[in-house]
Amino acid sequence: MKQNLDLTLYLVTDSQMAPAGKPLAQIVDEAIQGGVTIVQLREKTAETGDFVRTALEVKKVTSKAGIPLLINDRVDVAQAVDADGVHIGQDDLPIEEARRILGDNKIIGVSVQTAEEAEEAIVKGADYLGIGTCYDTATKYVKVGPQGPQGVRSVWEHALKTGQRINRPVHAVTIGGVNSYNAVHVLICTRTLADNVSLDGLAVVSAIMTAESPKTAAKLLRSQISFALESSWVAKQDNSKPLGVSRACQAIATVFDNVKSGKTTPLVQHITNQVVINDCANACLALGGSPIMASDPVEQHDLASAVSSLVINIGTVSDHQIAGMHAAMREARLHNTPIVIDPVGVGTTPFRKQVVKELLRDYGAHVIKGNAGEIAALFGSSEMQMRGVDAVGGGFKDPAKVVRELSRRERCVVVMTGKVDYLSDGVSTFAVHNGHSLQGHITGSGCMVGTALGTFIHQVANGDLLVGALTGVVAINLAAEAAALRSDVKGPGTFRAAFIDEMYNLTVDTLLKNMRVERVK
Ligand code: 3NM
Ligand code: MG
Repeated sequence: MKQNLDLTLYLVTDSQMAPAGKPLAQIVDEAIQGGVTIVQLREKTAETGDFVRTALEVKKVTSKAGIPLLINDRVDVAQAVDADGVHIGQDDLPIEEARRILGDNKIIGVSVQTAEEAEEAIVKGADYLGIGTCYDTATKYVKVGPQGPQGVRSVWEHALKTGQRINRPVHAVTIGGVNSYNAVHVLICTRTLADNVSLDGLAVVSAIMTAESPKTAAKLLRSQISFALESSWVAKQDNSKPLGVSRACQAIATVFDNVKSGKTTPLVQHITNQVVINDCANACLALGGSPIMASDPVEQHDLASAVSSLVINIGTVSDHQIAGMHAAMREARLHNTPIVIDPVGVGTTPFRKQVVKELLRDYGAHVIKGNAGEIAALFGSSEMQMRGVDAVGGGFKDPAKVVRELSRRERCVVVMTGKVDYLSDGVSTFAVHNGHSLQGHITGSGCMVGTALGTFIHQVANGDLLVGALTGVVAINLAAEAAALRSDVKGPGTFRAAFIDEMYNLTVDTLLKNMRVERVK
């Protein structure tokens, strides 16, 4: 049991959450049928006798399925029922004591919140770590607030380093507010930056314990976990081969053609700002997509299965819209629908910063697109500032590095627009030299880039997200170039109309001939 410890889907029980009259053992049985790989019995208020009786009932079920049963805190109960091990917290019996009592063959898991606690637990011989608290949870009082997937990642990175130092394998799950909506994001975002090493799995209480069908809930979690572990949606591994320019250009042409020729018509959902909503809907249509502008929280669930990609733009964000964004992104994550975030004016006010921070923490994105000021604000750089929604400053000394680092941190493609546009998935970084200065003289040209990203990333979501993003950026910029050259374009007003026309008129031949895509270090 201890040798091939499978932490993929870790159920922690709480019998107080069980529906009245349904025995805990039955819930555990159904959850195992759905794909739970390890069970921890956590009965904080049970008397010893009851705890032992429940443990024996649950053990029948776990033994039959051949999966480990661990007991929370109570080494005595674990001994009494000959469980497979214990899970202990920072305030429980010391690891060495538990090990001395239980021996080397039992599993000992330890809850950790910090890098120091993780290091200590590994050095003292923990078989796995439960890294918490990932998200807010109503299930347990936690002393340290939720640290989000990026906080969990830094603990995990330190744990792995400790394991390497003392030559011991390290295993871990994260816990706290994890469910089938955020499972993919949590697993992708907690992968280490250096080597792309994933957590072993996820631990949940309420996501299974309160489900109408524990089996269905577990099954869905398992499929989300498998998807995440196999997923190439994110910035690719450090050692994976970067994309070359000629292969990128061919791929861009293919993606563009698929949408433009009508082979596929993506339904691009926008929750966007009042200034640009009409331009974005028209741009989406002109590029070959089908726009839907739906921001009410109430309709997100019903829409989600039809939507190809989701564009979130915070340009005129309000409380009601925030609720819609959360609902839509939650559903998008469940359906593995690609999400574009356009953090308009994010550096302008603490409110906008908080909105974007929470969206990225809770759901992440597949693509983040911003101008230099917005990217600087997200990255935490003072090289650029914002005036209103416009970037001001001399520009980044090393723009490619900024987009690459932000991509690696957020685990998504980052697009930074400007005279030259920079795109990175953390491995490959490209500069796109197309576009026209008139784009800077109309409102919404950046937001339309967001639309173009949404229009072209849907079909490559499971392949190369960067190619989809490049396609959107190239298409928009070539349309701008063509519009600016027209003799009927006299200024911003006529340019705006011509811009949409040229998105509509753009052909794959023009694209192949005129795109200026460069690989940058
Ligand atoms: N340990 P739910 S959070 C048991 O942070 C437990 O160590 C935590 O419950 C930690 O999945 C937690 O319902 C409760 O949010 C998790
Ligand atoms: Mg405890």
